[in-house]
Order: sequence, then C-alpha cells, then structure tokens
Amino acid sequence: MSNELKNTEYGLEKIFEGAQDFLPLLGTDHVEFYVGNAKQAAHFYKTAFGFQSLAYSGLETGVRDRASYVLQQDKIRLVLTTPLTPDNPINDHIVKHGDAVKIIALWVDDARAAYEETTKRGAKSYMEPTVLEDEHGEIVKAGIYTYGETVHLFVERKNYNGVFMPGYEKWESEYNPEPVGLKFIDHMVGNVGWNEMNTWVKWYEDVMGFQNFLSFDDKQIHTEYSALMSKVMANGNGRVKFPINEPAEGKKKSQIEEYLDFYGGPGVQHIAVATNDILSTVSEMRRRGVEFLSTPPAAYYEAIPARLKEFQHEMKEDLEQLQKLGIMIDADEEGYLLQIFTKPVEDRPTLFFEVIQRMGARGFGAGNFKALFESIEREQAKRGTL
Ligand code: TYF
Ligand code: FE
Repeated sequence: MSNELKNTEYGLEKIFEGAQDFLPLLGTDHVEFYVGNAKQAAHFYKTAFGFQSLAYSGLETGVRDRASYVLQQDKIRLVLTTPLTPDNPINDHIVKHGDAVKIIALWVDDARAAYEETTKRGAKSYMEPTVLEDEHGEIVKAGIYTYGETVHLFVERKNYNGVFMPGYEKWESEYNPEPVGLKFIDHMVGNVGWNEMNTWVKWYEDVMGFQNFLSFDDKQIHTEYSALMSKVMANGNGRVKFPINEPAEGKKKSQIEEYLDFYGGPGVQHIAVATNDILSTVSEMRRRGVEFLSTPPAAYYEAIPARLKEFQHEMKEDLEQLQKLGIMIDADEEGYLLQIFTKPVEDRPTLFFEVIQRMGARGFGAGNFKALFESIEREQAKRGTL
C-alpha cells in the first residue's frame, strides 16, 4: 500500500479541512443504465438483487422515444432505460458498449451552481440546467461528461415531492420480491485507457473538487498475469468515492484491457453496494441466482487468522460461513471489511457488482487483490482473453 493509505488515520473531514467545497454533493441520486430490454433487466434486478418497483416512464406516460423503469432498495436507485424507436441515439450507445451505465447522477442542492462551477473549470457539457415540472413540484437537472461517454448528472430535488421525477408515474407491480439488504452505493469504479488514470485524477480534482484518497500501483496490484493501477477519488464529505483504474503491462492481458476492448473504451467497471449483513445478503443473492466470482482457495481462508490477527477478536462473522459463501476479508488501521464480487451482469465482460460490508475499514480490500485478481483471471482464461 502506498503512503497515501496513511491518510486514513485522519478523517476525510480533516483531509479536506480548510478546502472550499465548490461542489457540495449530498450523495448519489441514481444510476441510469442504457439497456437493450429494460423490461427484462428490471425483472432481473428485482428478482436477483431485491430491488423494488418505484416509477415508470414510457408510452403510457406520454414519453414516445424511450421506456425507463426506476427501482429502489433503501438509498440505491437504478433507472433502466431502453430506446423505443430505431433512429434513437440511445441505440448507438448500446451498439457500442452493450448494456451499460450511462449516467451517474449526483444529488445536489443547486444544480445550476454545480453546472456553472464544473463547466467553468473545463467540464464538457452534456445538458444545460433544465427544469422539469409537474403537480409535485420541480426538479432541476444539468449534466457534464466524465470518462468515455459516461455522464454526471446533477439532480436538485429540494422543491419536489413526487415519486421520482416529472414524466414518471408510480410503478405499481404485483411482483414484489423481498429486498436482500442492499443499503447504499459505497463507490463506483471507472476504467480508463492506458496512461489516462492521472488525467482523470486531475480532472476530478480540478473540475469536481475531489481529492485522491488512496492509490494502488501496479507493484501492489498484479498477479502472475494481469496488472492495473488504481486511484480512489473522494468528494469533500466522503460520501461519493470514484476509484479510477488503468491497465498496466503484465505477462498477459490486463483485466482492464479486456474491459476496454469489450466496452469499446472507458466506462463504469463496478458498482459497490453496501449491506449491514453480508452473510444474509450474499446467501439470498446466491439463492436467487446471482453468480459470484469463484471462491478463493482454502489457503486464502487458512491464512486469515494470521493476516488479520489484530481484528480477530472484533470479527463477529464466522470464518467458515464466510468461506462457504466466498466472502473475502481485509483490514486497515481503522477496522475490517467484508467483500465479494459478482461475475459480469451482462454477456460482455464489462460491468459487475461488489457487495461490501464495512466494519470500520475505509480501504478497498487491497489485501484481497491477489485472491480477487486470480479469480478474475480464471474467468478471463475461460473467455480466452487472458
Ligand atoms: O474498488 C476497488 O478498488 C476494489 C478492488 O478491477 C478492485 O473493489 C479493483 C480493481 C478491480 C476490481 C476490484
Ligand atoms: Fe470496489
């Protein structure tokens, strides 16, 4: 781990003390996917991930060019959007990237100010401040491009009390699988091209006022084959964290390069969702058919007591149970964390999810990188992309 990890001994608040936050973020508002079939994708996220039906927009609500399904689980909102017409530009996004995260929407108090502050610092505009109104009030949204074709949308909803946004109606469904305990988005990771990580680190610093909170170089992050580098960017209050990965030269093809090839450029690699009870969340997700990366070998679990001896007494979870579910454990100065990774959730080896439970730790599981990347490489080998 690099020196920057030592920063974790200070609160994020302290790191940012004195710095003017020109882009105050209240949190992640929602994540919008462009998909080939939103109706079926919504069924998957309800059934397998335990999301609840929230809102719908489409032909029945007067929208002619697209259908969008909004799903919610605690603080997490996903929007699944599909084009309804052949000449729709959303089709181009799907042709190029497959099913993908298009928009990482950030919740703000003042969307006009967020747009002003970021575009004046060099952000490329996606959408000028736009007011949407209905009988429940008004939403202001504005957007800028980040890496690739990915967008940050600023959403101001302080004068709105409808179910999601104007244009949407409440989605009453008769099919309501139980939630699995997912609570909020912990972080969202972007993969960028060769030698582009520092450009995007600087972009998040200059344009968004974020700071580099942790770094991992290719000496820490490599296995026998693939390599990558990663820097974690965090906003002023630490609620929004965006690690940025770039591929590194290794013996064989980096997992990041595989992503870039199949995605057709930079994009969102994984969404980490937090739970308070990873044992029940993951056993329920497995029961519902979510596929996770292969469980680390027995030697990984045998090494845990020695590797995490400082935290053994604090750990409430039974190691045998964690092993049975394939959950990994890591610790830093402040506590431990439990994490597991799904396989890609579409046919292209692109976007996947992480389920994470933080028990004080603020790191990203660096101690698990070797086991994790070996597991990813086993999948790459099956795909013939290693
Ligand atoms: O977000 C992270 O940094 C961890 C570890 O390709 C990670 O979840 C890093 C790179 C990667 C997969 C996981
Ligand atoms: Fe992660």
